[in-house]
Amino acid sequence: MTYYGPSWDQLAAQDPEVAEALTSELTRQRTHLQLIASENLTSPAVLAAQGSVLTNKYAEGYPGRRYYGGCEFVDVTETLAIERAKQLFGADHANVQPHSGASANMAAMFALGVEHGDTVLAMSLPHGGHLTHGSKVNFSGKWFDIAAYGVREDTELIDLDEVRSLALEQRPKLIIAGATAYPRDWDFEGFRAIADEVGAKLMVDAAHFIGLVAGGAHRSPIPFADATTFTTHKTLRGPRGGTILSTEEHAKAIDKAVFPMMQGGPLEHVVAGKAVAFKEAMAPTFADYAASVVANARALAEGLSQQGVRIVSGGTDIHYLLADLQSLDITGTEAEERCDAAGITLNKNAIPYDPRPPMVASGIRVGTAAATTVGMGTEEMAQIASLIVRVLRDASEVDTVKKEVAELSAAFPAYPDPTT
Ligand code: DSN
Repeated sequence: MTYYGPSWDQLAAQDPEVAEALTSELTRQRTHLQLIASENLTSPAVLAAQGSVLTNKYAEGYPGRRYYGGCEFVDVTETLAIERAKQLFGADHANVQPHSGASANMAAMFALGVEHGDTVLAMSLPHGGHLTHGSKVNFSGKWFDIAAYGVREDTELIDLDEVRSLALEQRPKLIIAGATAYPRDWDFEGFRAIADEVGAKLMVDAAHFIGLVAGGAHRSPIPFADATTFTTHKTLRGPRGGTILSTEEHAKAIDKAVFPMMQGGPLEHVVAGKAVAFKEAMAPTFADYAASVVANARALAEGLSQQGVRIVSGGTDIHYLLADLQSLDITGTEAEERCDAAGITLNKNAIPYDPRPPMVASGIRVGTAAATTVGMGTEEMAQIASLIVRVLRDASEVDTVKKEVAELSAAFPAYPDPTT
């Protein structure tokens, strides 16, 4: 087992139970089709930065302004991450310390001046919005007065006229654009115009599509948003964590909201991983990657549609699609479980106006970021569409499909085989 380097051998000798779980997870990532829209497969360089001695270092504060000694080298990596993020996205300011997308959203909301009881206009969770955009069980729903926009029942698309009417009626302090289950493009300019009309700030949660923005396959929210938040581990293919970009006007407030308001010591090993990922995303090959991710999602949607599966909103502009399984007489939960048994990892998802509760759901969300990372193209997407439909239509197909999934995965290995 040389893949992880000498430290791996030490872990295997010292703690075989943990080592075995890690090996099993590596095998799972190598042998299953990874189709979860919010996941990807990082490079060995990102893994190395994350599994490094930077995990030992406390560094409260910011480069050059720390509350601990010995920060000269984490200052180097954090400054690289900040400057690369600014360059990659053309942003005035970057804060690379948020531990997650949720922390980034929380900090950005407070930095943009939203206070307890203020109104926030955001996409509703059942229509694809994120937990932190106002769910009642989340800080956002508990602290803020949430007005929610959704998609139209006939088109399953966001209707900007509805967003504008709601904004005029509710006079929100903040408008959030962005979602976890909305497979279409966003009119950031239109959202900006509405925010300006009602005197609101605009935050874009770009967690899902930010890698496509980096690769030029999706329009950029940066010129329109007061703050753009994102996670670094989805289409951006970096380590698990968050980042906030903002205009110069909000730079100080963003930094103060992340530290000391919301967080203490930053995870500098993760920040180093972000620096590596931002550099990878600047390479010309990343533009090819981003374009392929979208082409693959469209091919997968087309393949499913040709086999009788309805695609929510009729297609996709990004790295995932939402499929409505009601005509196949299978729930989202059953579909997720059956696909899992066949080695296809994806997640159940509510569809707009879903008659079922979210834990059952009538749909699945299927993403192409990881499959594209391992080199799969539109031909493989057609094959994957058939594999998915076969198991969804007939449970007795699981074993046969599992064998075909193993063959396909073996032809596109995520990482080197640890046993050779
Ligand atoms: N939970 C993530 C997703 O799967 O979309 C978003 O945070």
